[in-house]
Amino acid sequence: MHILGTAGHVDHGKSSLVRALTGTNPDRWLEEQLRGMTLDLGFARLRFDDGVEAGIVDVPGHERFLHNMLAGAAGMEILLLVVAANEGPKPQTFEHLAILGYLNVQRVIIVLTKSDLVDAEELAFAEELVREAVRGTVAQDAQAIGVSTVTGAGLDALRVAIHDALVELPPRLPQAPPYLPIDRVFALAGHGTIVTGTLMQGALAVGDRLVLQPSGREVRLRSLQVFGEKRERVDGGSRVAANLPGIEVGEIARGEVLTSPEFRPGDTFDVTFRPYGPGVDMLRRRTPVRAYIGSAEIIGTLLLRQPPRAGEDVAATLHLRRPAAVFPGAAFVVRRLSPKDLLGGGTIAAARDDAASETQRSPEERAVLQALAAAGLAALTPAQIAAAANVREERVDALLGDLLEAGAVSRVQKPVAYLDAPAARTFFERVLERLSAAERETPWVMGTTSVALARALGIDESLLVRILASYVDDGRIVQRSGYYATLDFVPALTAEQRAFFEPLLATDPAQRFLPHELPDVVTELRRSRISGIAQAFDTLVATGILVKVGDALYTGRQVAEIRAALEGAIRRSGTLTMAAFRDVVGTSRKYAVPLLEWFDATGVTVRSGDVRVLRERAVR
Ligand SMILES: Nc1nc2c(ncn2[C@@H]2O[C@H](COP(=O)(O)OP(=O)(O)OP(=O)(O)O)[C@@H](O)[C@H]2O)c(=O)[nH]1
Ligand SMILES: [Mg+2]
Repeated sequence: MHILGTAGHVDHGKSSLVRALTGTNPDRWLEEQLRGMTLDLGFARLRFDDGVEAGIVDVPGHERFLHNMLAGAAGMEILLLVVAANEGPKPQTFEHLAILGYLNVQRVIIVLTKSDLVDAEELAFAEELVREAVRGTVAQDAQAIGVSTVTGAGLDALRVAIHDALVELPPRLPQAPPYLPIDRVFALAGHGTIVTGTLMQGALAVGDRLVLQPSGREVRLRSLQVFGEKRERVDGGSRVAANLPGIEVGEIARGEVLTSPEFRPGDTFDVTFRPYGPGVDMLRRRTPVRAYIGSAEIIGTLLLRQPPRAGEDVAATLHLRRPAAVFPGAAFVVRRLSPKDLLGGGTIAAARDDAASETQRSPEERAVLQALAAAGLAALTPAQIAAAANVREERVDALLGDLLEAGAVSRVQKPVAYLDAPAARTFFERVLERLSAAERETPWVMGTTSVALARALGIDESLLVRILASYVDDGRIVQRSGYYATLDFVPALTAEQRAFFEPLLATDPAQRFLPHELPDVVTELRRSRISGIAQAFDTLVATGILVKVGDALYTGRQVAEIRAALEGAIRRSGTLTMAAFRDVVGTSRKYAVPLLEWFDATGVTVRSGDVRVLRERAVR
């Protein structure tokens, strides 16, 4: 059996196409059906009269759910690149195509959907645009077929093309050890835990003794199903549901692998890496990344051995923050931590045996590592390390450089000092847990302060700040307005808090630039019994939704509009007096003076005698 996958921009008709081909709606969740948008992977079975069959994996097009798309993409062998004929290629058309180019796709069929919305000429034009977009990619020579799920046009031709592609594909390494990246875990009443996934290689049979990786838990395969039908044995390329007795749903998650005992998890791999064109400038010698392997997303570091060039292979080391079990030749994709731009992908050549690299370490390196391990979280300067490890200080710098590159030590700044990498890793997990807990408990706050975090974790605050700065530099957490937060966190007010601030955010259309009086607002805040209201106010100010200018409180939009009016007036007449500014914004001296001073302070204007000029002009 083989796996067919969809890819393409949001709303281009991927799920409708799967439904038209198979009769199954791949949007399984009620929320997906209500929103008319795919959020997570969907699955369907495609069968032909002559017995040829395939599993279809349908992916979400929206970029916010790209991590879900990636969890399903590794298993695809035939790609249906879906492009709406009335829209042509869009950002995720390119991004999905690039991602799949790094994975296991053998054949591509370009499907121009919604052909009922365009005439023949427009359809031909859409095909031309797609041809241009796929030049130099895996889809370069792909057949293109126009279809409509509304009229049924083109569906038969598409079925024929899929059938032909399926019969030509070679089987997926039936003799290799089985490797099944898990993409769903659920409990079935009376049966216990079921995991599903695409069997990437090898075969599975009922009764097999298998291992869940990276946990190393041994399991027995009680029963197997392929699209609801019981099987005694399944081959590579199948969509498999496996019943695993004696293990709870909560103990397994997407990203783990069901495999035979041959594979041992590792966290450092020699890889061949090919940068994605638009991502080249974001790559450093050492880049923190999100790595996607099988159905897993794991944070790690990519170390390049040569300067990267778009589309050219380079030897690299991929170091993962938690271990993964992979087979040689397995494909991977990496994205930037934040924002999550695609950086590239490649194949894993070999796991670096940690035990081997331990023994390959020189006595001096081992002494340095021992000194750091003994110090735990207390960062040591190179001088302190030299003394503790009994190594000359000049030598220590070179040793630390190598160890840093290998991911064996972590560095903090001000002053430069080093930490034991395992201790730093464990500590990072604790920081992340604490940040996430605070974000759940008080979602209206911007994050957690270093003082609160130091207290919760029982660590000296000045050391904590230095460690946090290294996490921020690596793009593993963010710092905004004095608060630390996880990468994806967006503060959200409660309904009650929102209702309180609603009148402040509304402006009087007759007096567009009239602010609220800050002291009045503060009095009302004090009087309010709404929980967390003061912090919610701070969040609105920190995110620029509200802006304090002296004793006045503006909305961010008001300030932006005043700024635009101010810049327009100065561009017209070169300079601006206070009186002219008052006329422009139609406000009294009481508000005009602090406003102009605020624009001076924030670098928009500069005072020159009695008038203001724009700073950009002043600098020139
Ligand atoms: N006219 C016309 N509309 C279509 C066709 N195929 C899909 N649509 C409409 O396009 C919209 C999006 O279709 P979906 O199949 O949900 O698109 P999708 O690519 O799965 O979207 P995401 O999964 O969210 O990325 C729906 O309103 C469909 O009814 C078609 O062939 N013709
Ligand atoms: Mg969809």
